[in-house]
Amino acid sequence: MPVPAPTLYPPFNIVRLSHVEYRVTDLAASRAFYVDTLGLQVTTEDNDRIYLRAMEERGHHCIVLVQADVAEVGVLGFKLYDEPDLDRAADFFAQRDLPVEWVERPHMGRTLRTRDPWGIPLEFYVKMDRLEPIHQKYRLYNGVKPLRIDHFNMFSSDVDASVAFYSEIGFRVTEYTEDDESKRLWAAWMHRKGGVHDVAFTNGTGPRLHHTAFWVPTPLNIIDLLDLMSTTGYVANIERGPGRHGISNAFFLYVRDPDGHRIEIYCSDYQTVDPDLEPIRWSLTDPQRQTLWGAPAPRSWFEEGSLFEGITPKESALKAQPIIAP
Ligand code: DHY
Repeated sequence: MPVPAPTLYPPFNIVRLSHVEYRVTDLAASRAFYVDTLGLQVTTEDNDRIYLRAMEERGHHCIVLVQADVAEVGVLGFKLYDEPDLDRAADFFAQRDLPVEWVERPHMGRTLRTRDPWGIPLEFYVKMDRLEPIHQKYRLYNGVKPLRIDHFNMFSSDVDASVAFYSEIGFRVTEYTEDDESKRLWAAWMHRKGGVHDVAFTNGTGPRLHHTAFWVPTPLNIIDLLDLMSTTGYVANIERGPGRHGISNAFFLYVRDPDGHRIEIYCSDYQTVDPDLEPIRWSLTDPQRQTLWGAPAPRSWFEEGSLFEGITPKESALKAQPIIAP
């Protein structure tokens, strides 16, 4: 089997993915997209930064939009269980000669900034400002009614190596796509929080961020978003779907923000908390792995992604091609 056995007692305890910093070139245009169209809630904003949360979230933010000259990704954030986990995380990264820096972040307690072995900027923290619950303030629900951040998907130029590293820090594989010929991983989905994934890796020029996903209440919210986007000037921002994934069984839609950062709208995957859950294998040539109904994804979905700050991505050596829509 190509996927590693799960690390049941990792060196430090990651609760879940938490937040992403998107650098954007026109903050007002991004606000119109994320707030007025998707329906994320503003928690704090000034002239060059907007903090957003989704409806179920008690933490201060799941997205930070930062006005910048270049559209890129500043950081992927993860919440740890308790303060000693932060020190154990710092030791883990220092032992591997990866950068370790304690940084000040508004609305957050002690924050460790580091990078994975390919340069993806990661921040770990335990405490973030807690806000009042708004999940039953129904007058605030807007757009696609985003409930919570669900996962990050990253392009990796060596998915086997990415999976080995993220497995060492406790992420467990739920599903994976294998190239039948080389027996190498083409993609993998890995979780901490008990869904199909907190992080996923897709073969391609990497590292780059493929997308950030938000969980929504029902497929109908996705249909409503399509009606809204297609009549408010966003028809070109609809990239793929709606559909049902084979992998994860979730109902999905991919849209692009005004800078091209990709957002997946995601609904109803399944529970994965059992430590002995058997990962599900898919062949790269199976058209149903991506979309259960058989429709292939467009070329842009396989090729375009967001750069991480300070990192030049590398081409993948694995050239195996999935089915791509004409
Ligand atoms: C797939 C992609 C995702 C996801 C679940 C499954 C499969 C695919 O379309 O390649 O982004 O969240």
